[in-house]
Amino acid sequence: MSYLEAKEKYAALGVDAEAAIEKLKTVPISLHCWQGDDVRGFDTDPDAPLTGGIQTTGNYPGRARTPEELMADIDKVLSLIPGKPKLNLHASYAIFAPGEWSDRDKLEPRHFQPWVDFCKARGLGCDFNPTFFSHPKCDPLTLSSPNEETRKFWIEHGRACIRISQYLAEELGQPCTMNIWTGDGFKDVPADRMGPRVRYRESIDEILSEPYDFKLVKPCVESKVFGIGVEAYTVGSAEFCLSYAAMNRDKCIPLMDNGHYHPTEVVSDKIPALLAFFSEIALHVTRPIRWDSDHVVLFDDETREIAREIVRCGGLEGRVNIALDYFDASINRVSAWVTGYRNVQKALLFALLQPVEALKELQDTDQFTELMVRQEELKTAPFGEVWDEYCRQCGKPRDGEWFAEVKKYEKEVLEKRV
Ligand code: RNT
Ligand code: ZN
Repeated sequence: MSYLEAKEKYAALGVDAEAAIEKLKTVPISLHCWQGDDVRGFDTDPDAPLTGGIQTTGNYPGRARTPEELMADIDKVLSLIPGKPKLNLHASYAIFAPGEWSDRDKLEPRHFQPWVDFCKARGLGCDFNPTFFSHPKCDPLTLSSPNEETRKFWIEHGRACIRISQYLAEELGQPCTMNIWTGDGFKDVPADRMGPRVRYRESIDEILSEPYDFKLVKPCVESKVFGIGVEAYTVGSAEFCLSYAAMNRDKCIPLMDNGHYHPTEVVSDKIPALLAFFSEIALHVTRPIRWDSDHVVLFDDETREIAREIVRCGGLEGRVNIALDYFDASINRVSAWVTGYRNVQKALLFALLQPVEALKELQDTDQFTELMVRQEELKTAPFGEVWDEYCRQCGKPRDGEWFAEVKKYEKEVLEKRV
């Protein structure tokens, strides 16, 4: 079937395929730098284990070890994904001049200037994250620590990151979401669950007292249910983070990571719940298998459902900030990046190819039999042709055309990293 035939089929279903393609071209999606080096960054001992309850598994060859290698890998990814990517950096990816080093409480915008140059040359915006993990000052708590010196150190880190985010937004002319996530928690049953939460709340207050323009810098608070090594108690739980965001709507927004809930909960259902109250929310799209395993995002049911909610709740009109967050070290990392990014785009295109208003009308007029039939039939509409056309119009490879490029890059570049 040709694209033109597919377009006609969609038109018969009440859908404008061309409009869907045009819309998707304008949707920023944030590409996480940390898939390329297993979340290690450049500011601490590269052989030290990750802390904060996150973990990568696998040791596929080719991990990026330097800013140059990471940038080269990101360039390869950018050449293989359609759409409007933004870069997403962690503070631990600061780039220091030879012989120079700054601890996280002393980071400055200039440590990210090479990234600004990188983004400018490619027309990218940039999102940012303070890094409250994998550092000797995690005691193991950070912003919720009872040790005032530790807590102050991490508050200063957060404030430095606000300044860096403001710098990134101003330099690149696009808003910067700045996500606050800590792995603070306990392995076993705590004696005080409230103390750490009160300190965490006060610490975020202090971080957000650093001046910033809320139109340019969008601080987020990300909750989590548990992490490896902190199974019994997480300070930044769902209720904590959501309450914080709700009480501070003039200075931050809630972020949901779909790996951070109990396995039968779905973020797709939480999106409209939050959008009924918040004008903006942020997402980390990942694929949890039994826990927050951060597998590569697939074109699966829940990813499609998340995309449908984003689309039909008006999320593409600047209300939902979409970012990827996963890290698989067991397969080719460039392929992992490209597969997940393309799948989020696919899910959004699939969602844009639904006759949203007609389906809502069936629901509102109690026509649930027809609603089921139409929703099921849409699943086998000729989506692949529209996806191919979208890739073609973006000047990027179609499915079946990009993996050979990754294999070539593996042979010529990644395999030489020993
Ligand atoms: C961890 C959180 C957090 C991190 C990144 C690296 O469980 O999802 O978002 O993955 O900040
Ligand atoms: Zn996340």
